[in-house]
Amino acid sequence: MNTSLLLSDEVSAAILAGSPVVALESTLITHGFPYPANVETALAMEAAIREEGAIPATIAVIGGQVKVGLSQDEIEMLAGLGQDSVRKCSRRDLPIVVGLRQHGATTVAGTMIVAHMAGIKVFATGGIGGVHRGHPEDISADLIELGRTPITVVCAGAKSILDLPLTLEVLETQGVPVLGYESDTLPAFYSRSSGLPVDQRVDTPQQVAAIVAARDQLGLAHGTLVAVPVPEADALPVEEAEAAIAEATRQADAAGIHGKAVTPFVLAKVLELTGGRSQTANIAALVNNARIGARIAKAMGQA
Ligand code: PSU
Ligand code: MN
Repeated sequence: MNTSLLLSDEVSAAILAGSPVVALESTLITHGFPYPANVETALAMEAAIREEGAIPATIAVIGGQVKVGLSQDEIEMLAGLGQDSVRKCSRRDLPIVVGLRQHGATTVAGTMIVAHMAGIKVFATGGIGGVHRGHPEDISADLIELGRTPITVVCAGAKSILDLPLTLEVLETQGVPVLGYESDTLPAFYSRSSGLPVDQRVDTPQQVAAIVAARDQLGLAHGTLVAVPVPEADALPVEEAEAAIAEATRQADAAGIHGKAVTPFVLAKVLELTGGRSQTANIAALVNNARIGARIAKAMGQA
């Protein structure tokens, strides 16, 4: 195990015992949601994982120390600091925050890297990054990380703030199987379907575990994406989500927002434009994914 990581006692014991562990990211705490919904959501995801009999491991960098398994106090501290004093950490940011002893909130890419170092196999989140609409040169590092790090990422697809067909093209190039969980199509985060076909539909955690076990047997070191539609009761109608996203993306372009600032900007605008309805869908998806991530982690232990 990598000695530059600090694992909580609980997470360390679970990994050593081969018990199911699910990694969680911290960018959604600092850059994805306003306070206090961010803390509530982070804790609700952890609770859902525990209810399923697995151990949650929220990942972040605190004062240069990479931590796997944050305490509630640490989650609250990061949430209180917010995006101005916590760096959004993708692969390229990790050496900066560790070297200069800064605080860092890990993105999907950053969380995958640390989870893999710690020996965790499953990671649950909301939306992954992708290729931005109208900016095909802005390819999230999440997609490249999925191509090189063998973690199973459970998500609700990607928000249609992204160009979803192009995002799927990049995942194909990167060698990442996209599995639809009880779904034939890629979910579009707030809405249950983008209409775009996935590589394979799966209906049980055991099927995911079998695909991941085969990947390992074949010696393939890429990630696996499991896309789960947001629970029906909290999904947003496609037209409502689309209208808000189109307007938010227009405002981001008009304000000249680019690079790592685009995603947080657009998420905050969508929240405003849907009068908070996007947040209800977002939280429902996150908690549901945490639960399914725990079931997959358990199935992997039994495969
Ligand atoms: N998409 C969401 N919510 C999020 C993010 C993406 O619906 O909170 C965050 C994740 O941490 C993801 C990151 O890894 O944004 C992607 O940022 P970028 O587009 O800069 O790669
Ligand atoms: Mn981006």
